[in-house]
Parts: sequence; C-alpha cells; structure tokens
Amino acid sequence: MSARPLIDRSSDAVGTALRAIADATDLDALRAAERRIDDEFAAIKREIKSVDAADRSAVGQALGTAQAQARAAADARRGELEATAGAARLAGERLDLTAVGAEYRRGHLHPVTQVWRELEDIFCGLGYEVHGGPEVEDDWHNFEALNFPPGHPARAMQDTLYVNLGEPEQVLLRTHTSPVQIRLMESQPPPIYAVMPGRTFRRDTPDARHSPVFHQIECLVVDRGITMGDLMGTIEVFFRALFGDVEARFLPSFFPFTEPSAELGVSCPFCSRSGCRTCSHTGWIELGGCGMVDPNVFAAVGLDAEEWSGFAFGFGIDRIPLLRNEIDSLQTLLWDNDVRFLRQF
Ligand code: 2NL
Repeated sequence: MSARPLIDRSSDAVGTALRAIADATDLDALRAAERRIDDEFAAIKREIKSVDAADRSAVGQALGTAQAQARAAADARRGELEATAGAARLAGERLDLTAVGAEYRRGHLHPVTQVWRELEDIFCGLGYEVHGGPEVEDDWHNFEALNFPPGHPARAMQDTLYVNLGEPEQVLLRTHTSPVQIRLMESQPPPIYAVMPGRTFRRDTPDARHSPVFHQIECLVVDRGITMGDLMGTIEVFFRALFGDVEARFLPSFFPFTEPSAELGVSCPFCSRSGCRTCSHTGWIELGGCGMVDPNVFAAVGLDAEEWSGFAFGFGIDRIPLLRNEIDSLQTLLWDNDVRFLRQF
C-alpha cells in the first residue's frame, strides 16, 4: 500500500478533531472529543505496518504533525474552558461582606431605671451630687436622727420590715431614702446639694398602688441662708425639666424631719389642669412632700441650726413611669417581668 491513503486519513482526522475541539462547550465534552481523536490516530498508527516500508516514515511524519496540531488545539481550548469555569466558580462563591445580617433584638433599661437616670441627669444639670447608702439600716439613721422619737405615732405609720439582727427593732430595711441624707450630713460639712435615689421597703400588701419594695428619690440642700423660696423655686425648675409646662403646688402638711412641711403636687401635665382620668379630674397630681430641715435633725448630726439652714423634698419614683405610660398597676410595672409588656417602653 502507498502512503497516500493514510496521509489523507491523517489530515481528515485533524480536520474532524479541530471542529470537535472548537465545539466542546465544557471540559467534559473536550475530554470526550480528545478520546475519540486519540482512538482515530491509534487506528491510523495500526495501519502503518501495511504501508510499503520505504513510505512508512512519510506516513509517520504526517501522523506526528497531525497529532501535534490536534493536541495544541485541545490544550488551547482547555485553557479557555478552565478560565471560564474558574470565573464562574468564583462568582458563585463570592461572599458579600457588606450584606446586613439577621437583626439582633437588644433589650433596654427598665422604665423605672430610665426615670431614675433621668432624675439624676436633671439634678446633675443643677449642680447636685448623687449619693447612695445601705438598704439595711439602723434605727438611728432611719428614725431617731430624723426626729422620729421612740414610740412616736409617725413611726407606727411606716409599716417597717425589721431584720433579725442585733437588738430587737434596731435593724431594718430602710423605709425611705432619708437615712442616706443623715449619713451624708454626718460625713461631710455643708454646703450640701445632693439627691439620693434608691430602693425602699415597707410592709405593704401588694396591689395596683402598693409594693413592699419601691423606689424613692430625695433631695437635700444645706447651706447658709437657704429659704422656703429656694425650696419652691428649685422644685418648680425641677418639675418643668421633668414634665414640661407645669406648676408646682404646696399644701401645708406635717413631717417629723421638716418644719414647716408641705405636700408636693404638680399641675396635671396631661390635661393642663382641665381634668382627666390621670389626675382623677382634679387637675393636680400628688407626688410627695417637702419642707425646711427641722432644727432637731441638724442637732442630731451636730450642725448648728443658727448657722445652717436647708430644705428637703422626697417623692416616689415608680409613680412617674406609671403616669407617663398610662400603666394601671404597679405590679405589672415592677414584678410581672413580662418582656412583651416592658418592651413597649
Ligand atoms: C414624701 C416626703 C420628704 C424629706 C422627705 C428629709 C430628709 C432629711 C431632712 C429633712 Cl435628712 N427632710 N426628707 C422631707 C420632706 C418630705 O418626703 O412623701 N416622700 C415620698
């Protein structure tokens, strides 16, 4: 056999191979095409032995060139397909680092804590210090120094929770924040401009308006020449910072630790005194009490009442978030601990 038929078959094989390689759209298709091409070249190679010996090298050369051409085309195509596949994989695996994740629900401060801090902020803005003290007190700081003599009916009015420590009825959960003010006057000389917020305790049966654990804030000023006018002006400024456009009202009253003393009210911030449910249609909301520090209190802490004078006032903190948010019951606010309720505020 002459060289011609196998040389022609080699060049046909290259033509077929180049088309198949060009048509392969992915790496699997390319590998399949390469297998068919290799098979065809192997078949041609097997035929060489039937070519005349003198012509075999011409066939071998043609076959080698054809194979090299096909391999070069396949390598080039593989490079292209790999680049495309790599780019597609990168695009698929791309992480968007700017994507916003699932929202995390943060808690917030309890409504009582919010008001507590707001009160501190207002008084800090007026130049006052914030002080705290022990929740378990002795009889001296809670009663005696505050001009509640032993056996005095004003003591019986406070439903005291005594603690089984020391002498009977000498250690108790503080019934008000006033002992902190006694401690402050005992520990540093005037002038004193301070507020004392804190947790306080009385043996009350829990209901919508009462809780054996509640919160108070008291204010104490001791300086030279302090008058009732300073007391009234300070309270008015404070009420306006807390409630907006309101008036303060003072009704004569009695407290053992102040003389004179007054009940402290604020014009209803919700109806501007025209009467609403919140103020029980009176136009006023009773908040606490106030007065000029009694000379007996100054004597108890060793201050000369001829040199120093001062005022004090106190009120419950819990009332304020109740009023503001129209919450019906102190129990719901303080003790139910229902986040579905509390997260509204
Ligand atoms: C109220 C009334 C008041 C005071 C607290 C006070 C403290 C000292 C001396 C004089 Cl050390 N006074 N505190 C004065 C008047 C009223 O609280 O209704 N609180 C809830």
